[in-house]
Amino acid sequence: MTTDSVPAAPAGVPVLDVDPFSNALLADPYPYHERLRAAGPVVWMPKYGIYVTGRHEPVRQVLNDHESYISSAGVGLANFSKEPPFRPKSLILEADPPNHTRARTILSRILSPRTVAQIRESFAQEADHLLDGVLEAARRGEIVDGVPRIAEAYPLKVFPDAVGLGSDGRENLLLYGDMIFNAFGPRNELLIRSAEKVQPVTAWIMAHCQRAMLRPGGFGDQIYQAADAGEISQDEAPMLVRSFLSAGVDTTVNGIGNALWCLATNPEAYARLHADPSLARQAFEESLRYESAVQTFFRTTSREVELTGIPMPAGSKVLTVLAAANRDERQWPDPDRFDIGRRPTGHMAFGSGIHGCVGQVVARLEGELILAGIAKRFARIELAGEPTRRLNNTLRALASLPLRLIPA
Ligand code: OVM
Repeated sequence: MTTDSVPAAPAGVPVLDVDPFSNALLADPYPYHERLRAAGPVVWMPKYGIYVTGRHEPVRQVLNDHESYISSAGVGLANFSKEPPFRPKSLILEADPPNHTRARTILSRILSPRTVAQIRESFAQEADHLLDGVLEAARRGEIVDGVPRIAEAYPLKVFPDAVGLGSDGRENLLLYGDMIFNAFGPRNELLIRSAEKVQPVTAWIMAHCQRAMLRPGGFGDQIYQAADAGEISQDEAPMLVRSFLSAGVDTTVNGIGNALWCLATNPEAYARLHADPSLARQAFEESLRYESAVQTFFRTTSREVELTGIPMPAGSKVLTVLAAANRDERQWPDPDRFDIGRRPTGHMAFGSGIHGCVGQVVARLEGELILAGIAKRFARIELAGEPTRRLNNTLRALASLPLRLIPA
């Protein structure tokens, strides 16, 4: 967004003059989230000319009113009714009903609980195989980097396998994810640097959305079957495969990486999980609340609309800070405590409403299986050095997580 297109500050709305996409706030967002919630239910950020909410209730309201808060103008800072999208729009993420509904129906059928029951056994075997290797390394006394070795390795194996991709070039999925999640933010250094490598990565992604690249019967091929049945056009099929390849890897990689960080920095929680690995699913859920992999999404107002009594004109960009809602003291007792004993129902890490994460059953399966597999093998898990961050305009991401894993 250019400076001259930034709307003037509206009267009566609290102003918070920060850059939520600056390196400093991305590296340490929680003090800013606290200021955001304290400033009011909705605030104005002059730097970008946007409304921002970090409280649980208004975030929930925005995400559950898809008629007032649309997605077809983009779910990043860029307003697609004023500037062209950086890539052809997603048929599901950047769409409103009725178009959204057609795409959503297909993807939610492919990613249904029934599917999860079918893939569970192979996903569990892969988790066991991967973690047996980590156990051997730990027995040799090695420090293990939890990011490449676990958080990246596992989703990069099981999810593209399920989609039906071959094994070559999968690192492109991480580069592509880094790029598109940066692209939901402003055109800052982070976006410019991750977009430098966009050409070959995008070419690889689009080539691998073609039917010939996808194993018959996999998630990708099932989209083409829906096109064969006339539910979508043949041209739309590769675009829906693109949604799998966009949303299915970097999200779970960072969900698992953040969960490992939570457990390595909360020894009492880990001890509890080790004593009862059946808490794995709940522990993963709590880590989603506490360290949400997807921190933010935007909506665009389709009409003048009041949010908590604050009127916003049509065409306004509204930033929902999911990660701040997930630590709202109005919603959660002791929100800054990582507590695997709580059931954080209603957290916003998967969004809410008609755009709520369509792959959440698969994400939860991956998280549960990795955490349960770790809990069974290791008595303790400790930081063996300072973790480093990979800053991203949307994702809460680690670059490295040096771990000392103590075999049980
Ligand atoms: C898509 C897409 C891309 C990124 C994220 C996402 C979290 C969806 O291309 O449909 O959902």
